[in-house]
Amino acid sequence: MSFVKRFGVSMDDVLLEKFDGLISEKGYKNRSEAIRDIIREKLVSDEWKSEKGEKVGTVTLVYNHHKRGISDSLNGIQHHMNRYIISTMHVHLDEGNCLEVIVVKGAAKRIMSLVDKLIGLKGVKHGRFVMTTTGRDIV
Ligand code: NI
Repeated sequence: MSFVKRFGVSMDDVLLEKFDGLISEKGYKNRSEAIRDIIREKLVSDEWKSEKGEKVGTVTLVYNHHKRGISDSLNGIQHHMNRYIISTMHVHLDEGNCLEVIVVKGAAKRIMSLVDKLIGLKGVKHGRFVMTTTGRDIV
């Protein structure tokens, strides 16, 4: 069980002005929620540096399925690494372009190796990996 605690933060006024500009741009209602999100972001990125525990993330890929061999290669990698893949969503964007979102889960090292294989595949026009959290250790 967790409790809400209040604390004061001292900050240079120029830095605080910049922070306020940033959070209003992002649509935060107050500084507290912005600070909580920044802390969570740091905790998640640190979580990924640890060898321990399961990590969760998403890989987003855009590619042209007419490109020779790419569909087979993508399928091959995903079948081979299926124990690290929870789900894959495929969207046919137009006649040629496909968007794939792959949800991955497992040890950081394995996941990063899978991600590098997917994003580095010849024919992938754009690839982005988002590290997130299982949510177990984040309040
Ligand atoms: Ni498609």
